[in-house]
Parts: sequence; structure tokens; C-alpha cells
Amino acid sequence: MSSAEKLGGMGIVPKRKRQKVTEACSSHNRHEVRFQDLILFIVERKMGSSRRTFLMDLARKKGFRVDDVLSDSVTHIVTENNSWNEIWDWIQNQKLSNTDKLKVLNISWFTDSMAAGKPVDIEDRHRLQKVLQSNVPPVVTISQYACQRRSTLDNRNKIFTDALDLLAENFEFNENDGAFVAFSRASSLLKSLPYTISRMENLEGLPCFGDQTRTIIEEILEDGVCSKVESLLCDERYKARKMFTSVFGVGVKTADKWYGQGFRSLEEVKAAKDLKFTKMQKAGFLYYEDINSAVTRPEAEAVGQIIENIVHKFTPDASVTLTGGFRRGKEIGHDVDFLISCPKEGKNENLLHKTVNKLDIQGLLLYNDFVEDTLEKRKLPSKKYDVMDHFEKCFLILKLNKALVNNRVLSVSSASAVRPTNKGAEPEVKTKIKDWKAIRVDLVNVPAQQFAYALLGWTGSRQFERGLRRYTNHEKNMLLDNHGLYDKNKRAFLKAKTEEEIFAHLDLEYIEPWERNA
Ligand code: DCT
Ligand code: MG
Repeated sequence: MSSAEKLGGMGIVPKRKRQKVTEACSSHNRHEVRFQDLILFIVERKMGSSRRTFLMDLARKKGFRVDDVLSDSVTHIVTENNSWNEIWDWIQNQKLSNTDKLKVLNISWFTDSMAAGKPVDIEDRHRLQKVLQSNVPPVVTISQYACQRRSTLDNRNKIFTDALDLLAENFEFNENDGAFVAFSRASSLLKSLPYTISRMENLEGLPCFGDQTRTIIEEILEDGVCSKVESLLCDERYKARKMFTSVFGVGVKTADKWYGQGFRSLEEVKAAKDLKFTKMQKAGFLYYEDINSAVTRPEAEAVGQIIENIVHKFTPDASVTLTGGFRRGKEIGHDVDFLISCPKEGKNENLLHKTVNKLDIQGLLLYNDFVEDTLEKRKLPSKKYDVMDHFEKCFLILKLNKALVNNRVLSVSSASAVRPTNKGAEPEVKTKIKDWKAIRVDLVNVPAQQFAYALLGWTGSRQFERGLRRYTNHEKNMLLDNHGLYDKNKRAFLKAKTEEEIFAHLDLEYIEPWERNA
């Protein structure tokens, strides 16, 4: 394979006229091109095809034109972890006629531009530097705080983070907070790295790693597996905890109790005569399979449409915002999280109650746990990073008609959404086919003045939020929660209308939701 093929993931491209290239590329580019003056090309080498595809899609969504192939039309070449020499040699081989005008940039220009939502001015630090690089990944300072790192879903260290996450989860089960934090932070840091750890030297200079977490990485590098993970996966207690806590409404305490009583399967627990279940656990068992099969994005969007239709009937100017993992770009989740907010103060009153009530009337409500707001009790943001916020909210299980997802026929009346439609034909068959799926949904009622803080908090990830709160407390002497930001020096709450303003209050570079998968 020629060096050209290795670098671009393709051979030399015949020169074409600019117009023709525009037409050819626009056919697979479904997004409007907002920035006509520049055409990007992203080099695959050392980046990998999946990350390249991810970044190309991202840029196109943001209105950038990105060409699949290198041609004279390209104005900006974006590279990652490549040396100037190798890129320059490769460009020479392409026999382009515009190399003097071509901007050869490193990934920092690209990420800055994605964050800004437009091409940013090229600074020196964005240009590919003419220094020799070895195979060792570039030395960059990486923050110990997740909120100062960009963590996309393109995790290049999954083999390590899966192991660390599993061990962290077990420490959490055991209430070993120190080890839980250490393992979660190490995993989170690896998720932000633009390269795969291939030897122990790669960890040098990285924060968040101690002896224990290093040992795990070393073992995986040597053996491909981690013995602690292997034995945990065979551990009876761990297996029981995982199984029992997979039921909605069952926490570690209950799981341990059932384990202590000798139960080893969900069937045994369900069949036990002397066990009492909460309302939540009963729903958890009833809809177990649906709730434990991941919610897909089309399902989340269909649920969003149902909620929005109802909310808008009561309050037309209220907003329904999809948050949680889906806002971070995930394609699946364990639930769907929505913030409901009304721009005018006072109008939110009873909106959540009315919405849930309407879902019930429409036959879509399978379970409802309503939590009234406790805002009046709140003083300063809590110093604990994981506490529940004080908003009025409800944890629901909704009945989603599969046809709404498959056909996207979202205007179908709610009555037909839950009942078989073609009455008369083969009733005995129809009763057997389940045409709906139970979906876990969280709705949170947020006053407009606190919306930006609630959005930031509910977008997650959990690890990103922890990093953000720890940074706020330790580096800025402020306190942050889902309601606001309190400056301890000024003894005042800082207002913010947008997430960008909150990052600015904290002197942080803005991190997009899709970069918060820490
Ligand atoms: N969160 C919060 N307060 C809560 C619960 C959650 O601030 N009481 C935050 C943390 C992450 C975010 O809201 C969403 O929570 P989850 O739904 O648990 O996580 P997720 O990232 O959406 O993951 P999943 O895709 O599995 O739903
Ligand atoms: Mg979620």
C-alpha cells in the first residue's frame, strides 16, 4: 500500500473541477453547508476510520463541508497525532496544485471550531508543528477534572475502561468510596484520550492514576484480560447484586438482603411467598424485560413527541428538552430524561401533575412515582456531588406503541395508540402480540431562572458532573448544583441563562454535550 493510501484511507484522487466535487459530495451530505469558504479533509491515519467518520458526521451536522477524498478543492486538512514530516511527504505525493494555500491543522482547530459552531481563526497552536514526533503519543497536559477534558463517545480505551468501570461499580456496591472514586476517575480520564494506551509509558504524566489502577492496565496490556474482573464475573454475590439491582426499585441493600436469605435468581425471588415488594419493585418485575432492553433514540424521540403534545396543550410556550445520555449523543439509554420548563414565571404550576394525569387518561401511564419539589428547604448548593436536586419530578414507566416508533406516525390518537385498531380480525392472535414497550421516563419541572443549571446537571455524565462540581469547589471556591452557582467569595448566586454562561462564570472552556461522555 502506498503512503498516500495509508494516510488518507484512499488512493490519489483525480483532480476535478470544484463544481463537480460539490455535486458529488453533496449527494451524501444531508446537512446544509453553512460555511461555503472552506472544505475540510480529515486524515484517517492514526485517527482510525470510526473516529474519522464520527468527526466527519459531526462537522457536517454543524454546517461544515467535509470531503471524503482529497482534491484541489480542499482548503483545510485536519490531522491527529501525525508529525509534520509524514503529512507533508504525503501531501507532496498527492500532486495537488494548491499546496501553498492549503491549511494543515491539528485536531485542536477542529475541536475548537466544533465547540464554537463555526470555523475559528487559525492560531499558531492550531497549525501542525514542524517537530519530529516518535510513536509515543504527544505530551499534552491533561486535566484531572473531567470538565476540562473533551470526552466523546469515541472511546479508544474501551478494553481498559470496561474493566475499571466494572471494578468501580463493585467498590460502589461495597461502599468503598475511596476506591470507587479512584477507579471511576481513572476510567473517565482514559475515555478522553485521543489515542489507545499501548504500553505503560503512555500513562506517564497522566493524572488520576495510582498503583491499583496502573496494575489493572498493566495486566490487561500483558494478558488481554484482568484477573480481578474475571473472578468478579464468577462471584456469586456480585452476580446476585447485578441481577437483583437490574429490577427497577431494587437497590444494593435489598439485593444483599435477598442474597442473604439464600435467593439466587429472580424467579426464586418472585416466587417467594413471604417477601413484600414496594409498588416500584412490583412494576419493576412486571415490565422487567422491556425496561432492561435499552431505549433507542427513535423510541426516546417518540416519547418526547407524546410528552410535548400534552405539555403544549396546557402551556403552548413551555419547552420539553431531552437531556441525559441522549443529549450527549448516545444512541441508546436505560431511560429517557426530559426537562419541562416554561419561560414565564409561575406558569409551571401544576403542569407536571396535569401532564401525568393526561398520560394516565390516554392509557399510557404504567407507573408513576411523583416527587414534590422541596425548593423552599434549599439554601446553598450541597457540597456532596451526588445528591438529588429539589425540583418537582416524576419517575414514570410509559407504554409506548411500537407503531409510533416504526412508522413515526406521531399524530395517531392516544386511544388507538394502546388498543388494537383493526377490530374484528383474528382477535385471539392480536391479544398475544404485544404491540407496545414499557419505557422508563424521568420528567423534571424546572423554573426558567434555573433552567441552564438544571440542563447542565441533567445532561451528565455522572462523572462529568462530579468533575465539574469538584473543580468548582476546589479551584473557584464556588458551589454548583442543578439549581445554581454560589460564589463563596462574593457570597452571591451567579445568574446564567445558558450553559455557556455557566462555563464562563467558572473560567472554563465550553464543553459541548457530546464531549461530556466522561
Ligand atoms: N442526574 C441528576 N440528578 C438525579 C439523577 C440524575 O442530576 N437525581 C443527572 C446525572 C446524569 C443525568 O442526570 C442523567 O441520569 P441517568 O439517566 O441516570 O444517566 P444517563 O447519562 O442518561 O444514562 P442512561 O443513558 O443510561 O440513561
Ligand atoms: Mg438517562
